[in-house]
Amino acid sequence: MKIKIIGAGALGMMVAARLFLAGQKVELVTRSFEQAEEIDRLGLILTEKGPDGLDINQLLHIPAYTFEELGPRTESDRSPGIAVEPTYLWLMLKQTAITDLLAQQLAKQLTPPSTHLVCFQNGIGHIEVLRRYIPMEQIWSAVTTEGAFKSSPRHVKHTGKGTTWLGSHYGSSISQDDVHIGNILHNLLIDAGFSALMSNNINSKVWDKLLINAVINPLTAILQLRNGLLPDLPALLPLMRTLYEEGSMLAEQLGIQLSADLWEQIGIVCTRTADNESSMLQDIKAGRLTEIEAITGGLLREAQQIALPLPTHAALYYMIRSIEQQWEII
Ligand code: KPL
Repeated sequence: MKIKIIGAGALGMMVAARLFLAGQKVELVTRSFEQAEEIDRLGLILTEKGPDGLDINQLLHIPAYTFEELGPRTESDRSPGIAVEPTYLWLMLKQTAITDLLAQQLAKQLTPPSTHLVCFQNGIGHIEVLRRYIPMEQIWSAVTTEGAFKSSPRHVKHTGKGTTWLGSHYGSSISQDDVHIGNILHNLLIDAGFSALMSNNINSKVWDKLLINAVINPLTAILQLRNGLLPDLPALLPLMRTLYEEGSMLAEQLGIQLSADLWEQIGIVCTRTADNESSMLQDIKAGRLTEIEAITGGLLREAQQIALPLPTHAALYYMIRSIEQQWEII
């Protein structure tokens, strides 16, 4: 079995490193040639806290190459005696990279039935793009609250332990094959040291995470705060609560069941990833487009369909878009 991690951002590098340490055949597929070359030549460094609280660095020689070099499935995917080695593509690119073109390229890699795509994206909207080219039976979603920080193209720090939920997009009619694939993916995560759970209603988990991100990410990005500071600022709590309530009202009206303790979970994610800069803050600092369209923008689009106003989310959406638009002018 081979795991190709598509996207060498913080999460992709951290997950690739943990799978590699667990003895899996893992490959990192990067967007830039420079990053692939650096990782291939010098190795990837994973920093994690040891039991004594001190940082431990591990140097790992994980094969890395670019998306262009991924090409169609080749002889290297074949093992002796096995027709085609089962391959799992773990899609760890940002929402902003998920285009029709990318989906078409991925579809070429996903020769059925032994390949599956596992999507780790924040927000909503990407599955609709991917399903135009890839059969739903091959698409899985993973929702994770793990925290990671990429300090250089080959150095990643595991900044917060979380939970990863896995589910197929088959909804209620889960086949034997789905159970089999689900078990494989679940075991891969557990063996790599992650806390992982299966869900037969992954859409609810996607929405839980959507609201977690819609509360944490824009605020941390606008105020330039680490996640851990949010619940400590009394003036912010009512604003966070309003964002949560607007989002919950939308989910309720759409018939999406959120976790009963989602408000508490938001606080827990802030504490667990206290030292972490949210992905949106990291993007803003680096002058990159954020995932606001897939997170807050996703909520606003859904709300628009049912004419439900989300004024607080709308305000944060326009602030983040304004920051992004400044770069276009400067
Ligand atoms: O998913 C995250 C992100 O930064 O995008 C959280 C959970 C907020 C961790 O930082």
